[in-house]
Amino acid sequence: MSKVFRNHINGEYIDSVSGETFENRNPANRAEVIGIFPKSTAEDVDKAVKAARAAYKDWRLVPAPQRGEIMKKAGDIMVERKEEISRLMTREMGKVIAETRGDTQEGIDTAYYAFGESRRMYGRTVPSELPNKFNMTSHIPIGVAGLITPWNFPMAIPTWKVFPALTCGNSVVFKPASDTPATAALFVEILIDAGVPPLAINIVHGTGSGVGTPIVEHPDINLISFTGSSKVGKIINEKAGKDLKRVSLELGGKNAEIVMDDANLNLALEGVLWGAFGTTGQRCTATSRLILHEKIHDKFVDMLGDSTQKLKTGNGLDESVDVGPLINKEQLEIVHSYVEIGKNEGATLLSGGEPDESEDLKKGFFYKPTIFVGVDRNMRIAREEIFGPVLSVIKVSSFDEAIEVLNDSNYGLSSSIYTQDVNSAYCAMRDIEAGITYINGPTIGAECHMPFGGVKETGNGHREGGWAVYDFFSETKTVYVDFSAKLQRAQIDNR
Ligand code: UN1
Repeated sequence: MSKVFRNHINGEYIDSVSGETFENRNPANRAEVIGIFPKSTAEDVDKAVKAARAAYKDWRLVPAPQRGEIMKKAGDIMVERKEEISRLMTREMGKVIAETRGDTQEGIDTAYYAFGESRRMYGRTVPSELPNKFNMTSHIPIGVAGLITPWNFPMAIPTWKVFPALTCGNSVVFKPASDTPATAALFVEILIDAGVPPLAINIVHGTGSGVGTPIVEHPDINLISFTGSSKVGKIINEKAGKDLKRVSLELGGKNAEIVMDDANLNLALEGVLWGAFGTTGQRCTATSRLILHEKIHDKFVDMLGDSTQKLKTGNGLDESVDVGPLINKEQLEIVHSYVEIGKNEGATLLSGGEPDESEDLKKGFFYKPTIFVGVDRNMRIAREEIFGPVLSVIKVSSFDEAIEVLNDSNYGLSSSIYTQDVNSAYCAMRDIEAGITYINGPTIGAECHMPFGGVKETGNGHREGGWAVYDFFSETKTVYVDFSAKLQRAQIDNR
């Protein structure tokens, strides 16, 4: 019997109003059902928003350090249950167990950061231009937050949104990706066990159109935080913009690693393998373009081809596996269609380029780590986000050309340069158009206490992570206290 999950709405575990359900299966082994989940609609969302609105009344008045202590408790429970969470996550979305342990750890780190931040959330005191008057700002909560999360970081990304949203005093309606509802359900269970008021955390399972759209359009949701594709992000921005909702969008990427002729090539090689094929390339921070200086191009391509052959594809629960499956059939088809596009555009396949259907992998959505060489920057495989294990190698003849090619993209999330020249490194930090730049490190590896986000079509200027996300989840209240006991007119009486 498969485990049956329910929504958590108004402090209760309940079925969807329609009674419909959907099934969630292991992408490494289609025969394994992870669970049955409610397929919810606008009616369920409405109930969740009403509960969250009711909870907000009291939750906003709980002192922030006390809210932070609940987040710490959630982090403690995640420490105790780390292995269980990580194994479930691998079964649910496929990435290898070392990575799901990292994903869980990122959630724990985010909980502890929230605990610390709950005692800061600094406002400012500022001198007044008038005598006997005191000026200050403070952070105040906003209301009900609608949080919509993707499947590639089933624990980390929900924690990036839920912990700061709650710590700032908002209540939450949370819609996890329909490919990873079990990890999300476990997270909500942990939050409730930690002491989050049950009405303040509501989870509504279902599809983007069934649940995501009603969240974005609900008049009583004040802010939306979404991580996903640029295509969906644009639609959300437009819909939410009509009601002037605050919206944070964390969208696509086409991240590049530059390897200069003076780079430590072994280090750069390790970086690109991890950046391109970690999470089977299904990260918005994945390395999907490799820009090689012509002087090391041929040598590096040989090294890359050899090392890629050695990567082991398989079930992520096997500790010796490097690359897990893709998330679902649709994603497998998208990845393969891009491989066909690349071939037709004239790029040369160095490795991979087809589903991995060796005996024990037939049960899942496995795809061989794929590398194209001879890629021109104008090819679609060099410009469009593929979200799979496909790397496009582009040759350049100078540092300036490398930066120009890297910046020639509609996206601007993460970036990386391998060089031992300090001047080039500093120029790259200044000139690369991306929210994140790594020097001598791969494009992946964000830490939870640093701002995370990108430029151009990667987002709308907000940042997750670190202190920056606390600005998104709160309003700035400006307060003037006049203790002069008379009317003092600013700009007039002091002139
Ligand atoms: C994402 O790709 O959607 O830096 C998030 C990283 C991770 C987070 C990635 N810590 O790759």
